[in-house]
Amino acid sequence: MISRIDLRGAAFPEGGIDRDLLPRADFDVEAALEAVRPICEDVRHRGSVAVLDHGERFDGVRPASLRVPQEALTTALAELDPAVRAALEESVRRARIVHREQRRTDVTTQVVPGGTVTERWVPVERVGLYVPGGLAAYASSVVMNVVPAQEAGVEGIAVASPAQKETGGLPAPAILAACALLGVTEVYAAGGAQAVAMFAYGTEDCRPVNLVTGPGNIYVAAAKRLLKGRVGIDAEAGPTEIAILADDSADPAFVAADLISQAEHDTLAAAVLVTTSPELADAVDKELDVQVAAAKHRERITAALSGRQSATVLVDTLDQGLAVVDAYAAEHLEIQTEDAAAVAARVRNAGAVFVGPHAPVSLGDYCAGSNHVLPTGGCACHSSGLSVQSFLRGIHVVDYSRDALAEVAPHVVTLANAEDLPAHGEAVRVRFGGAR
Ligand code: HSO
Ligand code: ZN
Repeated sequence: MISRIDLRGAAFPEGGIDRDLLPRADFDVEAALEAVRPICEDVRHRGSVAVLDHGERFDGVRPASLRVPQEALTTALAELDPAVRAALEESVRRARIVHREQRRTDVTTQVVPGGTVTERWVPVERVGLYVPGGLAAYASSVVMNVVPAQEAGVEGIAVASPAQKETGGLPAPAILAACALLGVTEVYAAGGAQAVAMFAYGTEDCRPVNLVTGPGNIYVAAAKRLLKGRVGIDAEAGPTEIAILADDSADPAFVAADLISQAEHDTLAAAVLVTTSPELADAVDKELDVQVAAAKHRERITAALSGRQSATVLVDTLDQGLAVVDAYAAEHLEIQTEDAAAVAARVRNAGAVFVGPHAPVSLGDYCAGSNHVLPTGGCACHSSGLSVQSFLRGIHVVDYSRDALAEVAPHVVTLANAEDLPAHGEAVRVRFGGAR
């Protein structure tokens, strides 16, 4: 079901192995840019009506109003299965424990006597959180976006999620319930590129936001790329990925179950096993056959596991395995080896790392306390998952006394002259009677 790439005996160059050797889903955001450009322009000019028009075209339903009425939120929470509510509350509680610790304190550094620089951490004023509809309408993703924003102190939190035909034009009930549980009251029945444009430009119903976060399909990703600059965006989210680095100490049933768990998301989801043990690889193959056959979403899972984006990679040594997972830079990386914590400590590139046999990715998806909005598509080599930090800006506050400025003035003037910017120097000299 899952293909094999045999890198045993291959050369592992010093600078790391070529990423192109490793499988990855096609997620060509560039190709969708032209499709979303006119939609974004239309929303810019015609506002809410354009959001509704495009929504009707794509979702097949036109909500009575873009803004979801408060009573729909209250009703969704009241009607939520109590067990689901309890589980969501636990998810929120653990996420808060972790994210609260990420808050920053302002740091004032005395550079010289009388000269200080303070880094002041200020939350973004207003964020728009996009939550996909359809197959990927996850209440847990509302938690993972809203909790860090709230812990960062963001005052305006708006959520947009596509209108569903089944609910007569409201977003999915689980999304509404999660918003209500978290105290989010500003929710819009809007999806796709038009929702991102609504957040970026603002409309009669929705004030523009400063930052858009949250996963979405290729059109949402394209709209985020197009409107980046006008609004801030988090990392673009492509199909889910799991990589597992395992040796012969791993339990093949656990490895297979975890690969399947993320393959369940999407036919484009990627599952990659990197192992030093051909015996483990064979045992995992057998487990996959058995477990996939019994899985509810076996068609989707089979498509994901047998797609070009998934593979088992055989290597000779754990060091080579680490080189492979670093080059791949997975959204989620599990370490199922002897002395897993020590191996995990050597990982450089991953959205999140799950250590040992008792930390499956699905724990992190819901209830570890960690965030599940993570960089995909290799972006883990330069970006982090969502955190309180994503919603803060560090502002440098510079405070120098006259004496402190006088002391360093000659250097400022010299550098200004060296860059042929004499007015820069004058701005210092004027304070000491230089230019008058
Ligand atoms: N694994 C997904 C998140 C998710 N899983 C939501 C279940 N629900 C991307 O990290
Ligand atoms: Zn998941």
